[in-house]
Amino acid sequence: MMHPQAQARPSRTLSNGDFDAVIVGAGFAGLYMLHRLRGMGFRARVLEAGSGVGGTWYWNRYPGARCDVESVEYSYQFDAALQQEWDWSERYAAQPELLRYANHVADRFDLRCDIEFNTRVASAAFDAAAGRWVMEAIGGARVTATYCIMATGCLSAPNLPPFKGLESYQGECYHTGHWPHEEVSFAGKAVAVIGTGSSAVQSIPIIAAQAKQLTVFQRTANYAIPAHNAPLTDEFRAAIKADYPALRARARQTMTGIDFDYSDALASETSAEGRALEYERRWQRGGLSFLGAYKDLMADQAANDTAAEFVRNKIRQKVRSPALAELLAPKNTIGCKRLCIDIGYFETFNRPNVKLVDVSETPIEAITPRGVKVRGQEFAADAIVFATGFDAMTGSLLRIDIRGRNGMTLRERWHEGPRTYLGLGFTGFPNFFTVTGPGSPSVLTNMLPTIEQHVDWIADALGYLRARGLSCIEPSAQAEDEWGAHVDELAGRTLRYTCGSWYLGVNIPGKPRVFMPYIGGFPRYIEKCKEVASRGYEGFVLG
Ligand code: N01
Repeated sequence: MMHPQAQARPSRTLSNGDFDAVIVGAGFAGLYMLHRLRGMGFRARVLEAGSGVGGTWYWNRYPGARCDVESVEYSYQFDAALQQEWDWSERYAAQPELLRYANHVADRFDLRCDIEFNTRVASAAFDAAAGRWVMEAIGGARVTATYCIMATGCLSAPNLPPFKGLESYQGECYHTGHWPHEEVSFAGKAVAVIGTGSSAVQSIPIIAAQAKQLTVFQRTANYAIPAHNAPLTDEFRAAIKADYPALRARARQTMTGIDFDYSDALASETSAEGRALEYERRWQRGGLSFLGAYKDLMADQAANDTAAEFVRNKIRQKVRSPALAELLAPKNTIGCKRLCIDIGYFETFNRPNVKLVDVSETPIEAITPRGVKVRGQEFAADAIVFATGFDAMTGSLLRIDIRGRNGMTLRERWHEGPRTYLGLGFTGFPNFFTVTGPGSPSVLTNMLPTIEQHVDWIADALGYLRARGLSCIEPSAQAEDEWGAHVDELAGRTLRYTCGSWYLGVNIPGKPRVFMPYIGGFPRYIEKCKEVASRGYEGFVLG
């Protein structure tokens, strides 16, 4: 239903057209980008592959999908009335509620009439003679625009590993990142789940409760901190709403853009008893703030080991079989991979209908017509759930044939890893922007404020150009090189290279091993972006 404040506009049908800006993606980034540009009087159009808005929350409909940042913070702040009128029901919102929120925003600001749904962009090429981007979609739609803005998300290109025999499988196949819209029932079925990342950690307890038999194939055990999810009370919501600006301002001051109490204390200088108390306090509170206990956790391996061992001991307490507990207890650096937030994950392995198959030493041999084969043994499954993650950060861009000046492809430009200026633009690709692109804090921060910061920066830049009669902006090669070196340098000082994470692209065979997000923290990054703008878009060539 349309929000009463929304003005009715005629809805448009799939069309070719010429625009000031084309935005790819109608997730949280694309929706806000459209709202900002339209508000500035730009003719903007969103092209969206799905049939609805919501991005991540449109596609990731697997059982148990929910946010790992608390709802009251994982929400827009650009409109005070929106912030006041929306009521979150739980500490961590589940996917259906997040999707309702995205739809509410689309209706409230009357965004749908400028979104072309069911339109997957196949190519985007810069036509230097015309000074315009030409975008073509699968199915033939063709649009041109002065500015091309990729709001394609960081975790939106699902990764389905090329398992031998996959095409021969006779049962039902699902990927967590591309879940059907229809209800999926596992009742009475033997189900296999491949993977033990966040998506698996969230879905496994629910699948286990439904299925006759669940077999989980684990290559790397994962750390998970309890969510302690709970309904939000009216009193809590009222208190948050009474003080929303202060909450947002506090959050902006933290590394992750989340209102956590990050401690400046060092684990290495704290007694074992002191550490145990602090870890327990954070464990009881639940959530991602666990890693904020000490400043050296992501910089000093010995410090990190103290937190890792605390969590391993918790797993040993939760899982009845000591052998199984050891298999489920991760051995790598805690926080090197994205920390998972769980609701009954480890306890699920105490169920008689759940089996864990360790594939850390011997990979999955094949998918057979009947199931999954490991070390010559076939595990029969009526359904396989691939919880195998994403080609993160660059995948959604590189799956589009993007060509900048002189026909240069982004794929060629990035063959040694992504190179960007501020994660916002790339040399050789004029008037081309990425919202939360590689080289920006993106996935290391709360995505909503980080999206808003990028969208506002891009909108302001376009306003700046227009006010000066300019129409071209492109990062200089020097600015891009210097920013890339800075991003690498900061990442190299941490423990982030000690594991095979998607942050590094290690989960995708052949992908260059580069730590992709900017690790310097949200406040430092915001300052840098402000400084660049205040100096007339320093590091960008304007024309
Ligand atoms: O994906 P993942 P995800 N054989 O890449 C395994 C966000 N998210 O969808 O670790 C066997 O983390 C792989 O094994 P390994 C969040 O940022 C957020 O779970 O590579 N196994 C791993 O266990 C998250 O980090 C929420 O050894 C194979 C799993 O598949 C990100 O999305 C919820 C394999 C993939 O885990 C991605 O999470 C969900 C193979 N060939 C997701 N290939 C929230 O809570 C891969 N694996 C908000």
